[in-house]
Amino acid sequence: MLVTGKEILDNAHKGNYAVGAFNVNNMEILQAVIAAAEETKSPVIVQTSEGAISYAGMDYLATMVRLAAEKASVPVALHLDHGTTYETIIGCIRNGWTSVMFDGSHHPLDENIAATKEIVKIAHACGVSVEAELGRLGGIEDNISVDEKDARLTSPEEAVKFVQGTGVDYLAIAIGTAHGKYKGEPKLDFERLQTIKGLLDMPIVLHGASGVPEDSIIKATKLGINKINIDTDIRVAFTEGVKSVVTTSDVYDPRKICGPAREAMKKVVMEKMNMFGCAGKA
Ligand code: PGH
Ligand code: ZN
Ligand code: CA
Repeated sequence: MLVTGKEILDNAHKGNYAVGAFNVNNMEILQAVIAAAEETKSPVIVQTSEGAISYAGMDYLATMVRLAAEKASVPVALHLDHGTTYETIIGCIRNGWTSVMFDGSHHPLDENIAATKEIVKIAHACGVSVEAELGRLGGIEDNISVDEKDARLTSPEEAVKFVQGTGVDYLAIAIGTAHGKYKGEPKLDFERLQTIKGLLDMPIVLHGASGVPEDSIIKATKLGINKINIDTDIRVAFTEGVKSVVTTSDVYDPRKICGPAREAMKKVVMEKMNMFGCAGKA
């Protein structure tokens, strides 16, 4: 069934576990994510970036995910990942997304608060949940690219001011992860996470979680992370699935190429669901 992001994440916050938010761009990724959620009995957040929307079309994604959610035996939320424009955010609200992220993290604090507050007012009037980001992650997520030198960890004081000033339902914080693949091993600032969670009694979001070692993910979940965004690890699984079968020019049936890729993605998503603690929580 299709539910709001807030419903899924308030339960995760109360139950002290994290729910995976997986980026989808096409039917095979969506089916892999839903099949993994059903097999592990996990609530799940299906998320689309602005890049996914320009690739597949807002109407296609809305229709596919609505169908998938209606048929699913687990709660499914449809979330906009890193929304940057009114056009996308309002479009998603009108097309049935049940959660939107407004990413104003590139603005100065007061401007970010003012813009986010406006989005919250509109979204809440429509029964849609809102995520925002404070601090800045380095790396590349679709059409958003942030230089390492511009990355900035979240200030706990600013986080309190931001949440009070905007009324967001969940907050994404920067504690050392980055979008995309890591060169070395990411070092997470757990103390910062603990301080922020102590100040804010609400669900907290971790972006850039592909490539973060399992022990760090488990620790972050124990300390209060409730939504974990995964994109790159699914892309890698897809590509490896394709490569495993496209070894000769005799393979040219899309179903024989995308089928194994879908299986490979499902396996990775199931591993994440077990790691995040959401397996069995649906
Ligand atoms: C993410 C995903 N999406 O918003 O934060 O990051 O690609 O590093 O998993 P990764
Ligand atoms: Zn992100
Ligand atoms: Ca990453």
